[in-house]
Amino acid sequence: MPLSARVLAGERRAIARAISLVENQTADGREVVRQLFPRAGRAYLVGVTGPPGAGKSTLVDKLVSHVRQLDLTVAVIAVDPSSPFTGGAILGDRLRMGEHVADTGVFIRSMATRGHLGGLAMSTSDAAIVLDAAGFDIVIIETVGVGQDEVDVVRTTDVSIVTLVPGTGDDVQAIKAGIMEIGDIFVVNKADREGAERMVESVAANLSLQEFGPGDWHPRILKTQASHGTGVPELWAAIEAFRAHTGAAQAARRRARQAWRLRELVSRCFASAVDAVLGSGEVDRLVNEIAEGRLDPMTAADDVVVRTCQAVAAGGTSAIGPLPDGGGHRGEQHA
Ligand SMILES: Nc1nc2c(ncn2[C@@H]2O[C@H](COP(=O)(O)OP(=O)(O)OP(=O)(O)O)[C@@H](O)[C@H]2O)c(=O)[nH]1
Ligand SMILES: [Mg+2]
Repeated sequence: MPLSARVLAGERRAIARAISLVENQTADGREVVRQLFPRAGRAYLVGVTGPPGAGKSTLVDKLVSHVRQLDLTVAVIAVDPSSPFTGGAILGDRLRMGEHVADTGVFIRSMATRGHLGGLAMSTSDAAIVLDAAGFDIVIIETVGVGQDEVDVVRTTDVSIVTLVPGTGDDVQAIKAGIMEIGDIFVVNKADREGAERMVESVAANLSLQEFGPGDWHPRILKTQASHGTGVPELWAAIEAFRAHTGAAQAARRRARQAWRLRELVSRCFASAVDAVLGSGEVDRLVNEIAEGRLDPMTAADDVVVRTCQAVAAGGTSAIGPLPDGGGHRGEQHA
């Protein structure tokens, strides 16, 4: 049976295999996504982001338990090397996740940020398609909200939860990372700590600077103590409220996700075609000419586009061949 059929049948080993393929951004991975894509679209994607150590995994763990009590199935993708889900964490966390190990309605998978140059959002979004097609009702994606790539991950979900903690200057950090704009729900976790109320106020003050249209969702701010599960049912209720509120807007949001995917794919395909057609030596030569002032970048870019397109049209190379490892554009560093 082909891998995609086994994923559709909910076979756990097949799901894990398919995610590994998309994680490594292989041609096989792309083929699996191609086959599964028409069968995805039923799951609700929940993004959880926030600074390191905010309690995201703890919160996700408690959300998983809550969702299971409601008889929904749930998959978790933890994008973070230090996440308890990776097994590299303290014993308590591992034991806690152990609760879900025997539960076939739960699937937990971590994805490494290492080696991903800008390809993280695509890999997680592909992994979400795999889990969606496999039949999970809810797919939660946890990511550390520190860089644009991580923010992109959450931007591609149906609802974005931003987790903050009191007394750490997170308010400043959050604004810097641009995560104030992406939160549909703000969670001030570790509410047992001093300054939780102040943190809530500071988030509220920040939100009051944003403009909302008449029918717009006003982001909610909740306090939780994830380690005790306090506030978790309220968080789930807020997610449900958001889902109900955005009933119509959800289609637009998913459309935006597909627009993002398409643009991303096209630009990667093109970048790999450029590499295939020109080779890095030629690109270096153009860069040198620009650096020495003998060529302007606009003309150089036009030249690259024209030569690449001509070569592709002539059948010299495929614009949609396998992407380079990691999927990132060569030499490009992402924060
Ligand atoms: N006091 C207190 N501690 C908490 C709470 N929630 C989580 N923690 C603790 O905070 C620490 C970090 O929790 P994690 O769930 O690993 O946080 P995280 O945001 O997933 O961390 P990274 O994935 O490494 O960014 C752990 O020791 C948790 O037990 C809480 O509500 N109150
Ligand atoms: Mg974590």
